[in-house]
Amino acid sequence: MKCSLILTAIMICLNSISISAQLTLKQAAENKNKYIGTILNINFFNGENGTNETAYRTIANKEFNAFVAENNFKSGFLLRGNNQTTSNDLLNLTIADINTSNLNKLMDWGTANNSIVRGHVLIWHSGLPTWFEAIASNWNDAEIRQFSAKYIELVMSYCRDYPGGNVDEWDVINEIISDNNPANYRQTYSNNGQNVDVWFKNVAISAGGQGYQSFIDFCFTTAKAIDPIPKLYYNDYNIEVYNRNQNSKNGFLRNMVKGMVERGIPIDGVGLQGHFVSGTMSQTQVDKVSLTMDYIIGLKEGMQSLITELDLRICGNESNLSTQAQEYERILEMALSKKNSPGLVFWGFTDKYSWIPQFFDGCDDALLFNRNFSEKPSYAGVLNGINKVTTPTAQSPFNNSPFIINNNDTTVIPFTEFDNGGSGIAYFDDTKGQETNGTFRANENVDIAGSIVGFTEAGEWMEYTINVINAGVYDLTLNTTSEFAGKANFSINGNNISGTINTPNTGSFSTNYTNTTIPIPLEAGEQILRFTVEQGPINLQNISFNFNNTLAIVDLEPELEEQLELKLYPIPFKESFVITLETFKEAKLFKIFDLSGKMVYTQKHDGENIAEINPIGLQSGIYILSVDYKNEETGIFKILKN
Ligand code: 9MR
Repeated sequence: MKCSLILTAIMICLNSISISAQLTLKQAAENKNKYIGTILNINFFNGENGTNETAYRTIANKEFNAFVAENNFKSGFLLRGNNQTTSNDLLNLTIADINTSNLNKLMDWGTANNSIVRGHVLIWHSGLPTWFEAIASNWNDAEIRQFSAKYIELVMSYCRDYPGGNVDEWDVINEIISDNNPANYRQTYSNNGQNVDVWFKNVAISAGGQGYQSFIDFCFTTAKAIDPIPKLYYNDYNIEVYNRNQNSKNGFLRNMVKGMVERGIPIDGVGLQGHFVSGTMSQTQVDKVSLTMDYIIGLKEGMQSLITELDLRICGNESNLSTQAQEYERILEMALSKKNSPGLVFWGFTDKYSWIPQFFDGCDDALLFNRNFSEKPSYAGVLNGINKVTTPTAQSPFNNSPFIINNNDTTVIPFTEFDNGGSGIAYFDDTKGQETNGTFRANENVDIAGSIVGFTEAGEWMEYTINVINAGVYDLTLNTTSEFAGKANFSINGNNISGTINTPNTGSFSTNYTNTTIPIPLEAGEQILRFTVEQGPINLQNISFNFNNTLAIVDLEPELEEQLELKLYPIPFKESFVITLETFKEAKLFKIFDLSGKMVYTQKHDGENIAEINPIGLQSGIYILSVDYKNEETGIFKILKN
């Protein structure tokens, strides 16, 4: 608003300024349907430990609507004081071993303040009771899992059943990726300058070194079984800034979480801690954090990406309070404008109680209030950032209506006509800038050059809303060019429907556009088709669909799957897949047909309700599996070999 010199206008102007200045952080966030959170040091809740920090509690209550215990949910606090001295005690935990008053306090506070409660943390290499490692470092794989499952069960089920409140989000695992290059699962950490083995290190010995990932999967699966309601997070630091290098910590995180999603592990989100150094968070850097969040959000429907521990430390003369305020503003605006980023959590609000000076020599002043609980410029920066938050555009077809696919026309989808919705929602392009974009869709972060999408690289994807009128098998033709052989696939709702498609080296990046055709089955109805590059660079012109009259329309009988409690794993498969049938235990015959109806494989199976099917010699592609599960009945399933 412009302030005129006319007195009434000044009053109106001041009035409107004072009204907006009165918004607290949580009010501003609530206006955007987001929460704004902080750690709480629960010793200050009721003036305990002789410290009656009224100002602390007042600000927490006034400004924030999400809370996490800085330390009191860690095993060092929950298991502390129970005199666990033998392995046996720890492997047979009961609720009496858990100091539940720590849990109660935060949940009560959350309820009293009508706020979100984050549970930090279930499984971590640090934050342990002092006596813990001496015992746990001798555990074998089974013992590590036994302790972890019991600990997760006791803590989570206690919170689930607590009458005075609940936990909305759990950090199931914290910081399990090493800082090494190449990054890997964490095996050691530094404690007072000493390199210490992590207590769960022996999980790596099992399963030929694959034990870490299976342990992570196990912890998430265990947590989901205890309480299906809270969101389950993986949380870490130095993963925030996007890095294409697969060996970087960011690259390792992305691959790890992508693998978990593909295996169906119940992970709901990734926590990006966000312990940043003030002076480094330029717009370019914040854009890279944004890209990581887009990558995560794009992994599956509903996947969340959340900044969980934000602080911006000022070290030496590297930055000042006003630079820091601008950086806060940028980060808040970016993070809260994301789809599936439900809020943002600060690692504290007053410099009086911040971990920074203790952990980083010469660094301080990271938060929003000073030691006397007065607002710093960073407070206004955060508020401005929240006020600038925009709602992400919902995904929609580029031309307002879906591409229609039917059994008598050819449907052509130009690659440039990917859906509206933006990065992480309708596409993901982490190598923007390889093409000189024209004016067409110039605001989209996709390399569009004229009528093509150019230089698409591994991991990049675009989505197209289609409406299939006639279910059946279609010939899908890709029109591409590249100076390299490429690989790509199509998926619908996270299911790979094409297997890997090889695209040719045409000897050119600009001419010689060449067709590659494969049959794919499509079910009827409106759906979102995702195209993902597995190996680039590929330049993309269009996708076309033609109904294939020669291939039979297969009844896929999806409801049978449920009836039989049948599970196929993994699909797509590489060499073999496993089929389990909970209900029927009679002799079964498995037959595999190609899409022309030719039988290409049979395998007989007796007795057990689990079978490994090993169809040697099949090319990659779609096949039909028939299962004779009783003498007279047959189930038909679509399977995919990669
Ligand atoms: O701020 C916490 C500090 O008081 C503790 O001594 C330390 C060890 O438990 O943990 C700090 O919090 C960390 C959090 O749990 C995980 N991410 C990094 C945080 C800062 O070190």
